[in-house]
Amino acid sequence: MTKSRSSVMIMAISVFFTISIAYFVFAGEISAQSEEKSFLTHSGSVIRTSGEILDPLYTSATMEFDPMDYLRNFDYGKISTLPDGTTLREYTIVAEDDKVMEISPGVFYNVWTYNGSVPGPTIRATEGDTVRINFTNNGSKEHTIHFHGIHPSEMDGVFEPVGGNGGKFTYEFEAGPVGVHPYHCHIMPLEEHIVHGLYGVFIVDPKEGRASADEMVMVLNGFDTDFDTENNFYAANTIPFYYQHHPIQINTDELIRIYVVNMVEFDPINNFHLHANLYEYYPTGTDTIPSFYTDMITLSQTERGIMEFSYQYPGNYLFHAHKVEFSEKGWVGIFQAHENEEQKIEEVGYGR
Ligand SMILES: [Cu+2]
Repeated sequence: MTKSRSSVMIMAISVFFTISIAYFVFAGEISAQSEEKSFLTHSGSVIRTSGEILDPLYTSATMEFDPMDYLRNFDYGKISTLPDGTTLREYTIVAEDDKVMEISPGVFYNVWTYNGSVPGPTIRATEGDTVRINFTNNGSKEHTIHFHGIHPSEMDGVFEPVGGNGGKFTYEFEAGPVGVHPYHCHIMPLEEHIVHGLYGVFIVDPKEGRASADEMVMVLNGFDTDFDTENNFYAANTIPFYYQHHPIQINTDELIRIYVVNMVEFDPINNFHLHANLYEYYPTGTDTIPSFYTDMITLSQTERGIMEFSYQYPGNYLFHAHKVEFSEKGWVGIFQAHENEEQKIEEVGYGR
């Protein structure tokens, strides 16, 4: 009797232990998959997330990015003249891969950057100039800079990976052809290096220049913040909805020129619709005669061009992806056109 009691007890204890072990193993698996952590956002609110992110509280390298500053900021490089009379333009680009950006309130994402921003600086030169890029890789992974355009094989940024933690490489080539070109990292897996933000714009101006205009750069980009190879956010210049909340100030009767580059991965196409107006469009910017007069262009990955237009009437005008999903997830902005006082004075002057 005692024997059978004790065996029942032993059985009960082992069942208890088995259940307990199963519970802890199971709970452990669950917690490994969806462990939530609290974070303090830039706007001061506390959020909880299970996303794969760097901890913004303990990462000092937060990416500060001002889309309004980026819009009209061109890096013409340090200019000097080579013995043969050619203009030399030198640029410094540093890659890093440890920064964190709050893409949307409470959504943090590990961005990989050229000169601390996504996109990197807009490099600008004139056709025939010698372009020299002093590249340093301060990231933890290998990175390169692959420029679109014409240059020797060893300057293509594909077969010469630049090691992290201070690796260096100097890219040097003749600027050309005329147009607007992307540059981006070309280390495999390419998708990973591009979607994290290692890209920027390279403008080659024609020697004779272009008509004077209010010039802007718009990089159409997207962010896959939950790593399912689908973008969760879209934007013109990185911050979703930015130019909707901060309209771009322009003047009526003034030529507006936009260098637009599509860097959205995962989605095969993107597009650009302008409201209450049409624009002249120069695909890749390689010609000085526009190919289309339209209010809609469709762009696949790294497809780009130059848009030119002016507004006749003052007011607010939307521009956005006509792929509505993209505009609803951030790729939308507003031009706020003001009466052009200078133009008005001129008109009055002519009238007299
Ligand atoms: Cu890279």
